[in-house]
Amino acid sequence: MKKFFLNLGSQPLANKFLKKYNSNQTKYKLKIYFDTISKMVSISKRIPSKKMFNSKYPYRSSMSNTMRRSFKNLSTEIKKRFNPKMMLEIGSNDGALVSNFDKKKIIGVEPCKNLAKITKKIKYTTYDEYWDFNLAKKLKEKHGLIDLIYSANTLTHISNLNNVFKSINHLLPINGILIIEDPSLLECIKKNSYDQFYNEHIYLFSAISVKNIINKHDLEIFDIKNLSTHGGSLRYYIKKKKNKNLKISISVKNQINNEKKYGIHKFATYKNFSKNVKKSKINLLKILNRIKKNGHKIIGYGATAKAVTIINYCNINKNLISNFVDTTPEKINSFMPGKNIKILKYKNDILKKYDYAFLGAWNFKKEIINKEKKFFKKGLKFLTHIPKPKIIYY
Ligand code: JHZ
Repeated sequence: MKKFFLNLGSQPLANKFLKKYNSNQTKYKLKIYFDTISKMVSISKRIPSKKMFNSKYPYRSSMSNTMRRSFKNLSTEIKKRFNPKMMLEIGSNDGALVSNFDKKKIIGVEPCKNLAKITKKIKYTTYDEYWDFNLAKKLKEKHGLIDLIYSANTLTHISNLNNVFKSINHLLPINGILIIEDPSLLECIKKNSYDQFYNEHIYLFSAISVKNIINKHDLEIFDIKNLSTHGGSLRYYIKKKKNKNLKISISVKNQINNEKKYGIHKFATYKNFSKNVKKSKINLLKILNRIKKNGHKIIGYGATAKAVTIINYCNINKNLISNFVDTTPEKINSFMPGKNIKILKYKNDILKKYDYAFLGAWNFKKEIINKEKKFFKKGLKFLTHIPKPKIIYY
């Protein structure tokens, strides 16, 4: 049974950056539920994929050193540990992962045509289609079975998870490997990072809920890694149950026990989380208003999908955060979805006109602070809402 626990108000599409501000931008209710049987956390309103993931999708995986490094390290691990003859990436984005592999040994699937174009240009086979059973059948006919399927931050964006895993199963041989990684629900609850919820994130996975859903498809997790990326992610290594050659690592039991200790399988945990989210909103607004009252200027650092949830839920307008700054060409000179806050192009000296920078991309805090530390001497302070709204002093 699905039980409601959090209302994040009306939210525009998190990656719909408009070149001209429109106060009537379409918004959708963002309500979050917990399924007491499957233990899955999901949003209620499902927006058709075509509305979100199309030829104008602005998010590029390779815009940060952190993610480029993470994909590079993973590719080294995959080659050493599994040495697949053929690989597939579902949601290959701008090629941050595939570009680490031999062009003949990997296929990308990326429905956002603007992104698929990037990997096609560098001669990686890329299917600009949505992941479903028809595509899986087509790929099997063309390429045969695939030894290793990988997907980061994509499966949680697809509404019909049973179809997702059925399609994966169709392509995996009995000894095939599936690796998926997505933000960790446990980390989200611990860090109170409610901004992990937006219309693209239909689900927020835990080891418990992934175990339950893949069990129906005769798949099982045989290893789990905690990653620091995207504010704390889990990388799940999955195999067919029939494959007895791979041992199940203790990491799986440990993760599930940690989740249980924290109450990830209990509704009461989410009711409590909901209370913390409301407190976080009040405290963030208090800090922003105090800064403004003192006549200081605030810029948002990183025009993230997560920041879109924050500014719309907390009703933050340009009177509080004057601008955002971002390196993504597709976001520059557009407005933050739902609010008339303009996104400026990142330049070396951009922060010198501001007194505070709100970490929209708090998940890259280390990378950003390291890059911008020269501004601390000039008086710049960072501001974050994770795990609690606060000013960061250096
Ligand atoms: P970042 C997106 O979420 C959307 P977002 C998506 N739904 C998802 O699941 C996750 O990614 C994985 C900028 N930046 O990664 C680049 C700088 O400008 O936190 C990006 O626009 N300078 C697919 O949008 C943004 O911040 C910098 O130095 O919440 C980061 O976006 C750095 C490090 C980043 O994902």
